[in-house]
Amino acid sequence: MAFYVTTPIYYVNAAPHLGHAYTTIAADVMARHHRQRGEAVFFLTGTDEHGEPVADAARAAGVSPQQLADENAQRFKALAPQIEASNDFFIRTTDAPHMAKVQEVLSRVRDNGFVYEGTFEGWYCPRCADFKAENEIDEGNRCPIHHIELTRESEQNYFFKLSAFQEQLLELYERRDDFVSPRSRYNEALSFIRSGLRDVPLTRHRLTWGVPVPWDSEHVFYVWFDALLNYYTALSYAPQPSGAALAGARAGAGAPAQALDLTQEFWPANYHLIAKDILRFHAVYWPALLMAAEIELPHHLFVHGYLLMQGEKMSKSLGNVLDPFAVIERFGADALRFYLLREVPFGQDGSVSTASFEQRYESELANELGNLASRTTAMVVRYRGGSLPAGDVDGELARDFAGLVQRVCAHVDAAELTAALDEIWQRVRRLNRYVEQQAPWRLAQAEDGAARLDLVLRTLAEGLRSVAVLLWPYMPASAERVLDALGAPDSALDGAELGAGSVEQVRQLEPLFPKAG
Ligand code: ME8
Repeated sequence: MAFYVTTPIYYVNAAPHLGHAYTTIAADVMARHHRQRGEAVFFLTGTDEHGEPVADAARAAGVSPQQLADENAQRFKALAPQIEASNDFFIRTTDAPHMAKVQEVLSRVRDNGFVYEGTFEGWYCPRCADFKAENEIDEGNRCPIHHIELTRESEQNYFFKLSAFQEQLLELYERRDDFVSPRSRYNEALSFIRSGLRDVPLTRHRLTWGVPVPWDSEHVFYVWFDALLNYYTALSYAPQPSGAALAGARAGAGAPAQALDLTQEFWPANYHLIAKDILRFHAVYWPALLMAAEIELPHHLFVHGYLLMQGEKMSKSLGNVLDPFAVIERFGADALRFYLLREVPFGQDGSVSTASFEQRYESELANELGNLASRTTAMVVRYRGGSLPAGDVDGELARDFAGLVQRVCAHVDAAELTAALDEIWQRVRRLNRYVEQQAPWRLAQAEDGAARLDLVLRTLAEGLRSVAVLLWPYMPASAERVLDALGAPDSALDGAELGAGSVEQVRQLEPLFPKAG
């Protein structure tokens, strides 16, 4: 089994922010989950470096586009390890092998008869790098996204015959109703296709910062075609994934890095993750382009919502902007990853704020998971000297955990990352209730409580192990600390079921999520 997941490649005209971190974290959760299933995984992210937004920003900063791209690409590259993203490759669209492959694929599109010369006349937003239809323009000829005045463009271009794919796209949407999700985004893309497709510029005449058009040296490719193709070109020159990002017993078990064409192994992509701002490019242009180039289509496009940051309440320690770097420095990357996927149902828009971050950190991470881990390990150490006798787990808890792993897998398969996390979190809460109900401290005092105490401690330790394995994709560092303290470092999903593993030697765990001072 192979699993290939991508994020958008981010524009290097600005610095990385929380929105970028969000998509990359979500893709990382999916990548890690599939590695836990023992699948061969390829996780791609990177930067989109050509086109007008970058050329304009470079001009404004008084540097060359390449200098700006080099500088900002490094910042995006550095973001990945900070948020614990285990991407297997980082593509830059200025990579020479990417550019060569773009030329090859788009020449094929032309050879197949889907490119012609014409004159483009219309409105253009240099910040979106997008041509706007008359019905997509705000009053005063403004961009509905950037609110800047659009420019009236008239230029000699090569066009991509998007209109030729109208029927095939309708047929694709008919045949594969999970091609785009959530459903609202599927409907949005479908109605755009139904409204009638116009041909789109494939090249730009006046720009020079882009991939040169091989059949006409006065043109470069329109940045969106160069950018979309990254998902495909990366596999032709990225090294074999090492598998080193997998925790525990399997760490380092992957093949050594070597140059191999990964297209056969990983194409078509299982999931492209994007936000709704770039839906049309991915849900309409991208499949049409692939059809024109005779390349197999990806399986799924998942469109998450926007993180909204208006009307924030001020927080004591974080100020009033949820800055991912400040959160990570103070609370760790795991807390940020957890918060984003817990607070905003994945696929919907949702507000984030420093105040709600601190609230969840305290009530859920520190008080629920943190306490469960601390007191479980502390009680095994206090009452049993850290050693647990082998045996079954409590049937009552086994019933409440039955089918959990399958349900988590089913949710992640559908990119329902918040729903999967909620399934797991309900078990964290269940284990805390179990502690209260069973009151091990009373069993320890009771004369005939020893066997029962063994059972309760074993069930708690095994329950903690099970949730830690399932939480590993969301909070890798914390989950690894828990598994380590339980002497059970293997994070493979086939051992995640409650009772499938055995915890024998336990170490006291220091607080996972120390309270903010
Ligand atoms: O569009 N909430 O790059 P970009 C959630 N280069 N996600 C957000 C967000 C927010 N407030 N802000 C940004 C581009 N994102 C093109 C893509 S792909 C072939 C080319 C995330 O730097 C989200 O994933 O503007 C969104 O789609 C992406 O960043 C846009 O990044």
